[in-house]
Amino acid sequence: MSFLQGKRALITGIASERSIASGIAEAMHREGAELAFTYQNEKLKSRVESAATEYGSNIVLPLDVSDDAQIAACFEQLGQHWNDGFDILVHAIAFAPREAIAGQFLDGMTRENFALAHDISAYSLSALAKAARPLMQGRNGAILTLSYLGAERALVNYNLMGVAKASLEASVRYLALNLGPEGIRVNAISAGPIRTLAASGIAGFRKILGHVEQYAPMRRSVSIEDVGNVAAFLCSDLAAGVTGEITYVDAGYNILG
Ligand code: 0WD
Repeated sequence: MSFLQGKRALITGIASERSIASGIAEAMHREGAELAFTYQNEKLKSRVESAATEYGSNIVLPLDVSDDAQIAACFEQLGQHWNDGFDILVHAIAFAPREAIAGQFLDGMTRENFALAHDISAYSLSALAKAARPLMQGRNGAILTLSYLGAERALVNYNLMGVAKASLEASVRYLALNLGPEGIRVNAISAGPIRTLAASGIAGFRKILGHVEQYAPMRRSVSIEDVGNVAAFLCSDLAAGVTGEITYVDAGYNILG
C-alpha cells in the first residue's frame, strides 16, 4: 500500500541493526519513504552508511546532539540534498550515565548526571525540531520520538532516565501545540522493552523483559518491527488527526494494574 510514498524522512539513533531506529527505517522504506540518516560518532559511521546503502540512500550526516554546531550543520547539509524540504523527523536518541540507571534513584543523582541525561534525552528533541522547522513547512510534516513507561511510573533501575523521559513526553505536547498551526504533528511511541545497546545499559533489563513476556496481555515482548510499523503509520498522512500523543507499543503491558 506504500502509505509513505513521496515522503522524506530523517532517521537519527541508529547504533546497530537492533536499534529501534533500524526497525523504523525498515518500515518507512517499505512504505515508500526516501530516507536520510545521522550517526553520533565516527565509530558508528560505517554501520549507519551500510544501513543507508541498504535503503538506497546516500545521505548520511554526522550528528551528536550535544553539539549545537553539529545540529546546525546537519540541517544545513540536509537542506542542500533536499532543498525543497522534508517531511518526517525521527528522534531515537537517549543517554544517561550507567550509574544513573541502576540501583537507588538518589545514588546516581548528581547535577552533572541530571543535566546530561536531560540534555541528550529530552532537550535534543526540541533542538532538532527547532532546526528542522524551516525545512518542514507546508508539507504535513511529522516528528516522532521514543519514550518508555518509566516516564510515568516509578520503575526499578530506570531512575534518572524516567525523569528525562517525563520531560521528553511533556516536550512532545508543547511542541505539538507550537507546531500544529504549521501543519507539523509531534508524537511519541512508548515502546515496551527491546534488547538494544541502550537497553543493555539498564540494570536488570533481562528480568524486565521476562516480566513483560509473562504478564503483558499479548504474553510477549515487542520487536523493532512492531515499533517500526506504528512509527510509519504515525508519521504518515493516515495519522493526520493525531498529534501530541504518546502511543503505547508494548503488547498492552501499560494497562496492567
Ligand atoms: O527497551 C528499549 N530498547 C526502549 C528504548 C524502550 C522504550 C524506549 N526506548 C528508546 C530509548 O530510550 C531511545 O530514546 O528508544 C530510543 C532508541 O533506543 P534503542 O534503539 O533502544 O537504543 P540504541 O540502539 O542504543 O540507540 C540509541 C542511540 C545511541 O546508541 P548508544 O547505545 O551508542 O548510546 O542514541 C544515540 C546513539 O547512537 N545517541 C546519540 N545520538 C546523537 N547524539 C547521542 C548523542 N549525543 N547519544 C546517544
